[in-house]
Amino acid sequence: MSKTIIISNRLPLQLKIHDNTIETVPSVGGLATGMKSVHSQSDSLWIGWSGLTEEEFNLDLKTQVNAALKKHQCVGVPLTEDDIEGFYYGFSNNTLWPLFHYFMEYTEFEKSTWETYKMVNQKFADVVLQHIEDGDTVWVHDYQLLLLPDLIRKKKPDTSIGFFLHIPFPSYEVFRTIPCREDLLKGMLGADLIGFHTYDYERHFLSAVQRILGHEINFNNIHLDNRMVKVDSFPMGIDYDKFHNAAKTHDQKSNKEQTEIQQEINKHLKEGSNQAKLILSIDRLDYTKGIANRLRAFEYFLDKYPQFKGKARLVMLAVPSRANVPQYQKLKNEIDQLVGRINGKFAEVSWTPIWYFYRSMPFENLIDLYTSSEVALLTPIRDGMNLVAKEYIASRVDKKGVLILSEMTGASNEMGEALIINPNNFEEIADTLKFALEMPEEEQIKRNNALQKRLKRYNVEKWASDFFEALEATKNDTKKYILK
Ligand code: GDG
Repeated sequence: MSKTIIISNRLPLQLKIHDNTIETVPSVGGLATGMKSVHSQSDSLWIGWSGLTEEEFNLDLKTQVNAALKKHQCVGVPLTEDDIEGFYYGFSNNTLWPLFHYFMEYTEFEKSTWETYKMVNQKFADVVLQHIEDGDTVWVHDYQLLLLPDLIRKKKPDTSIGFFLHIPFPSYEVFRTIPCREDLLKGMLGADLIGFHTYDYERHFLSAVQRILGHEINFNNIHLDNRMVKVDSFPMGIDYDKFHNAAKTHDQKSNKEQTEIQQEINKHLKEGSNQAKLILSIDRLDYTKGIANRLRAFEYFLDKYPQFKGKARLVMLAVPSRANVPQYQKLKNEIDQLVGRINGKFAEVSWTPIWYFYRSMPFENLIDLYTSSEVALLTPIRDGMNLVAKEYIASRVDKKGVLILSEMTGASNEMGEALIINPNNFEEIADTLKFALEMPEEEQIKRNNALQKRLKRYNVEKWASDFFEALEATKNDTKKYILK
């Protein structure tokens, strides 16, 4: 029976060694959260890196590693420390990530990391080719594996291959600056269908293909010598019911059943004069997420509208990410300093303006935060989609709550009822915060009603099935194209 093979840099679970035994922890991040729902509901195989390098485990542990992966229908790609350094920290996160998010000043081009990137994409291809059978469908994910579609196509020309990019595709003027631009595009064009979150990213890609490779393009079809590649936008949804139902159950919990964080939140909110409304933000600690901007805008807001001192509090969860990359270490220091300075400047005995958590939290705690916060303030400078915005709305069971969202996120295209801001405009963010904190409940419900209906309909399942349907249709069109 034919199967689907999902391929991404990281598997949905990460392996760790504790007391000479293998432990599994769920992967955090947009791709993992979204695709996990798809994987658990289908008969698919997921190929990716387990989180352990080849140097980290010996032969004794190998059986345990394989068993842990097999249990979750996963297969590991063996990577060494040098592979991770050059491929993941190097070319993926020092070159592609900043470039695709328009951070030209952080983008480094190094021949050695490019060589490792090519070699590791080949390692992924080797593992895929060991598991692929006639009739299988392959779905490759994200910027770490841009060369993989073509590597698979070369060995298995008839396979149905889809590729989805989870981050923005930059404009031609930015993309053209990368020396290996032709190889990257050719790698992606190994797929039958290439998907992006938004029409803008799709347009940028088509323009790069036309201008750099000179292929003929007809609407969103790219004509190659012997094949046709289709390009389209598929805005990723979330597992709406999972968040909505978890929030519902959460609201019904007795005091004793509540998590420690929820009890703390309740305690603070009930303290006499301390009726502070919570303004939530959740992101990986990443310079694209506009965390420093958000803090500066919040400081500006408290300066401009001092009546909110003691009445509003920013709850900021920053999840550690790519801590080996110098830009991320610098950002962590900047944020630590900003939080310290702002708390020092405004704090009162019974009120601290910012609660800052630098860690990853279990799912139940995310739900605690989503359900307890009157406002969500998400200010990315660039973001492919931003699933947190969607998860916040899905978790508002009583439909109250206000979402403030950066216009630089893919999600802002579909969430017009949110309050949309420019993340560089502190004046606008401060005024919007005031507006949000004072918004009548009736209006909040009206806006969220529309948002929830849309999110429920275009959930992650629909996203995946739309993609698969389009992939199948493309494959059939391609057959006709070859016959002509
Ligand atoms: C990339 C693109 C695109 C966060 N903290 C914790 C935690 N999370 C989960 C959230 C959410 C996910 O991580 C973050 O998703 P985002 O979409 O906001 O951002 P990225 O990780 O940058 O994802 C992005 C996405 O891919 C999908 O295509 O939207 O633009 O950059 O699901 O809930 N989960 C847990 N603990 C945490 O502390 N359990």
